[in-house]
Amino acid sequence: EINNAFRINQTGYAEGLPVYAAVLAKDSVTLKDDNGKTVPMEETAAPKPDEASGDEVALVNLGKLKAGTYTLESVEGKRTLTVSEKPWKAVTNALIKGLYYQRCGCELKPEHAGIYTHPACHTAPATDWEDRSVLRRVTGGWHDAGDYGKYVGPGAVTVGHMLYTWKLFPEGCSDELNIPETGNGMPDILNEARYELEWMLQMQRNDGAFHHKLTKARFAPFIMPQDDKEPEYLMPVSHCATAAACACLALSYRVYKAFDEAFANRMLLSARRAWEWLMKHADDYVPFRNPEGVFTGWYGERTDKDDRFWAACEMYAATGEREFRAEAERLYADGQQLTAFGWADVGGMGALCCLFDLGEKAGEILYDRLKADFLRQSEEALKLSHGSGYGTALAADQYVWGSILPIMSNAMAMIMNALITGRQEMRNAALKQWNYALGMNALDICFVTGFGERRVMHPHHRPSDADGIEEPVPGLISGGPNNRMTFPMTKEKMGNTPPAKYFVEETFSADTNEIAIYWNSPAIFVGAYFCR
Ligand code: 9MR
Ligand code: ZN
Repeated sequence: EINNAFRINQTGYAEGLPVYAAVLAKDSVTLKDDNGKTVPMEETAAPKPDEASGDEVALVNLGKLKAGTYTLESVEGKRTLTVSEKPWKAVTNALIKGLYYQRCGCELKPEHAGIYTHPACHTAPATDWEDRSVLRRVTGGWHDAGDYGKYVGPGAVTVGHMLYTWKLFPEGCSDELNIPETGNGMPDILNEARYELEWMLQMQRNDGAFHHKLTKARFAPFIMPQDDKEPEYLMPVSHCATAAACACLALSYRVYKAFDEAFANRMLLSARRAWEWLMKHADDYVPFRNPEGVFTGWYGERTDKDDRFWAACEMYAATGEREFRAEAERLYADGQQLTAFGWADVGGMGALCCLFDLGEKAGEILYDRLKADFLRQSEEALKLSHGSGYGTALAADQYVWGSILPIMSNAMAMIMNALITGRQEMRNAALKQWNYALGMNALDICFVTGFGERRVMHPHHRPSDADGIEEPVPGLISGGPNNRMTFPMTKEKMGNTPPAKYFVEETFSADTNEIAIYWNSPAIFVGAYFCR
């Protein structure tokens, strides 16, 4: 029963972890078990104003509860929640499989895709934008988001999140996902990431640089991918794409070496060629711009220093060669945001490499100093969570396009902090972000398609709209509220709605309700951590 009194994680809660619920009810609240017996709550609190949502809300810890069904009750309404041993396996697995549904260039067969089957798409050779006489067959990869573009930088960070998830929490992502490679001896999260890597390798130009993206000149209409037949172009190369691919491929080399040495070596070779190009182009940074006449995703960045930093760390971890370490130290001294894990800022990916893979052998600067810096920076995420009525680690003025990304990034940073320091407070604050994604938010919505009693039904996602099936493709996470850069139509509908509620659950709203591969992947990291 939907009501105005409570906001909960709609996919349930775990035994052994605190159960948080957001209480909007002003009257007294009781918690009852499935026999109607009152269960003492660990905390109660009176609602207080929350800036981002304009709600009066209290975030309460119901305590650690035994498996079962419970009801929160007040005169203003009731809400049922469930507690079980492994509540989040299904949603975490679905988030990984969500990437399978984004596969381009192959048929999604009914035995893997169920009703979301479709023939192979985007199989025609691509044209080089800058030299139209060059045609190249570049296939595979994931559709980026609700559109059918494929972009190197966003793909690299997505794979990066998945590989660190597997390195740090292998037990949290060990299930078979029923994808075409299932059962081949490689964990499915790595099978899925490889689909993108095989594509990424084809995006390298002869001189080592990477094309920024493979897209059409304009976004397709809302049709199925196999019906999207306009020519695709290899767009110009960029510094950021080259550095991000270099980092991702060097990391992948280390991960896949144990499973397939030839594949791993191909990736290291490609990463080395990318690095050489980067060294030749150390002083001529220009942000990528869409060529005249191109209107697909931009992904332009102010700087490539964070991408180079991540690349240097990964190249050092892959080879042990001092040159890379020196470059990583130099770029680190330039200042890095170590809690950023998005397509634009990847300093946090370098931190993952230094803190959890290189460890002490990274040396005084890249380990001891970086660790102290990281711990300090991640404290900010905790402060944001404490300052929010819903426990959400985002300031009221930070609800950007894809606000789920900074929220999940802050969760990742707090998880890393908890792994280093063992602080439960950090783990618990990260848990509140996971709860946010799954319904404990001002919108009372579970942002992952296919999950929750109040779920996203109309994501800005072409196949979900065009396939004639009511339920959207499952396991895709919506970008969530955004009042910083919005469509006129969204503005018209939202008026002066507070930031955390600036969300239109309609297909047109790419600015609030699109899905993207690099929004799924940090959620995979967080989900796998809580699934161990
Ligand atoms: O995720 C991107 C977000 O940070 C930007 O503010 C937004 C507008 O430039 O673009 C987002 O990325 C989109 C990309 O450009 C094209 N594919 C869909 C992406 C998700 O909306
Ligand atoms: Zn495609």
